[in-house]
Amino acid sequence: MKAKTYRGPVGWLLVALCMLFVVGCEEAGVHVAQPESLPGQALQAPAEQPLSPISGKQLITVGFSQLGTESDWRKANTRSIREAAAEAGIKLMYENAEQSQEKQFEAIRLFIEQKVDVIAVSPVVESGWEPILREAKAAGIPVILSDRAVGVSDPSLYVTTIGSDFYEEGVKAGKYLLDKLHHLPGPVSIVELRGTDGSSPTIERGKGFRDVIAKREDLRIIKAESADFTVEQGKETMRAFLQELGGDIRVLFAHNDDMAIGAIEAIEEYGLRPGKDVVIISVDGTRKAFELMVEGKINCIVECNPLLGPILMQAVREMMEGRTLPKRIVPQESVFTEGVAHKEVANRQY
Ligand code: GYE
Repeated sequence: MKAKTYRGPVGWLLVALCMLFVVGCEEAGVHVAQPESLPGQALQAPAEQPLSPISGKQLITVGFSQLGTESDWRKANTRSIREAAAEAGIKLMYENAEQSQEKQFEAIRLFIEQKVDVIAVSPVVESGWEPILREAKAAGIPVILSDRAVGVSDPSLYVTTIGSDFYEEGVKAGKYLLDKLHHLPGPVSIVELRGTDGSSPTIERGKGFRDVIAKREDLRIIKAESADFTVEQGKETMRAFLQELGGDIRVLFAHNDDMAIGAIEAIEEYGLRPGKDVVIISVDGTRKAFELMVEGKINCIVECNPLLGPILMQAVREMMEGRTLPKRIVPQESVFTEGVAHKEVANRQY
């Protein structure tokens, strides 16, 4: 694992621009899968469309089904997509599904009715997407997956997935733990606060983490429950873990910062010291999490970057110009440990 530096706003702009030159992307921090030809999905905007007052090009409309507002990561992600659309002169129709897949289906049907040029979806869970994606395909509207992935047998149902490698994030969390406990004999009891059941980050982070810690038999996950990526549920679930297991808990792996923040409150209420009595590993990298790291209450943050807006808008534009996009677009991400927390607090935009 190689720790990499945080990419600021200028860096992200470069990443977005780099998508013009797919071959050069690996060096610039965007890892792309082999381009695949997707007949019928590289759409040309009809000539009669109005011109954008900003870009002077044909006005593109994107319908964006965001999955909710459950975390600070999500709020930053929505902001990034809204701002990037405005900057690119792309019209954005935004629908918030409040963590309901059913509401995402309704939003997509609305976008189809409105004849948007492109549909962007951040899918709340991985399964159940095939029928609605077929409806979009039948209407001739290309779909881009943003942030989370779907499990469908027909990959032609979406153009590309833009988002993090969640398995790799779990691997990074596991590797940190192996390093941290290098000199400590087991057994070590670990609890896991998982995100939304059935969502791709929950599934993949859990897998990556388990695959790595399996190297030591004396590391055991004694409890693993979903706290839906929220502060409140993180606190409640950690409280229940502590009531049941008490001082046995040595490590907490929280699938996002919000749940870690809630859990830290529960740990302190219980009379233990987060970051000392309980090693805490979190995912995302929000300002609040770095503030807690400065206080020594979080030991490791695996970065998951929410600033996907510029990449998404660049992908939309390229697709509308008839270019073929890679099937997978992954932003560069880092791992942060205690020494760098001060610097990162100052850098954080979310
Ligand atoms: O880690 C969490 C959010 O899908 C990557 O969802 C995203 C996750 C993120 O609620 O904070």
